Amino acid sequence: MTQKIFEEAIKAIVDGDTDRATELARRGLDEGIAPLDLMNSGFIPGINQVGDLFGSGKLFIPGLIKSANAMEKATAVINDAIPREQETVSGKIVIGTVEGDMHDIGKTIVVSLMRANGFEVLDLGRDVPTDRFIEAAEKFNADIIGSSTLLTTTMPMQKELEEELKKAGLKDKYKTIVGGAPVTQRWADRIGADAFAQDAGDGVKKVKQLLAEQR
Ligand code: B1M
Repeated sequence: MTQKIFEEAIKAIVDGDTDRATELARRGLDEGIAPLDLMNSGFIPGINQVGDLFGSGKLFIPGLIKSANAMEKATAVINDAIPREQETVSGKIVIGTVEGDMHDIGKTIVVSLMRANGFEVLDLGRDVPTDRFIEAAEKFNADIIGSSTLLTTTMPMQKELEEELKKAGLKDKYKTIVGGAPVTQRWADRIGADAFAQDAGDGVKKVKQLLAEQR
């Protein structure tokens, strides 16, 4: 039954069928599938297939947008169902998708999982200019600044953030974490980010490590 829901979720996303994707997200949760399992084995493989179809010229912008809409709605249902820690843990994170990049589905999952783990998170949304990350971190009194990017053309904005923090003398004040499909540990090392996370679960793990180092 679980496997069938995963397969149907993949199909709903590839078909760009928002009603079906939302219904499957609700059904999967009702049947007791853990939110992150539903995401990682159903919906994410679905949107990855869409990406492959788009990348190989078998799907065009309207199809990409339809599938993205279905993914956004299903993600919202699943994010709301992530169980929350009762206690707030100390740790404040400012997070956003870098300037020029409109992709925010993955970043939103990361935000939900961090909140569910008790962190205070300020979500700046997408297309966030570098100076806005820094201003927001100062105002929010953040410990960590997290940035996400899905486009190779906007990856340099993560580098710019590191450079601007250095210029402002704030590099030691904030730990930084980077993520997004094209981002790697190698990239993080190259630009001087403090951590890289592969997915939302890894993001929570790395944030805990960074906070432990900071104290
Ligand atoms: Co776009 N797109 N897209 N797109 N899109 C990609 C990224 C692409 C790889 C597709 C392809 O060609 N195969 C390609 C980029 C190629 C490249 O840069 N080399 C691409 C392109 C080209 C474009 C446009 C330029 C298309 C066009 O207009 N011609 C355009 C750009 C717009 C812009 O940003 N300026 C565009 C637009 C869009 C939509 C708006 C239609 C839509 C986004 C909707 C939205 O986000 N609200 C969209 C989508 C959906 C995709 C794909 C298909 C799926 C992205 C996604 O949501 N993945 C994508 C192909 C792909 O990645 N396979 C593609 C699911 C998500 C859960 O994973 O975001 O990787 P991900 O997040 C993961 C981890 O990376 C990690 O945890 C998350 C959860 O596991 N993570 C973090 C992410 N951020 C993190 C931060 C952290 C820690 C971990 O700490 C801070």
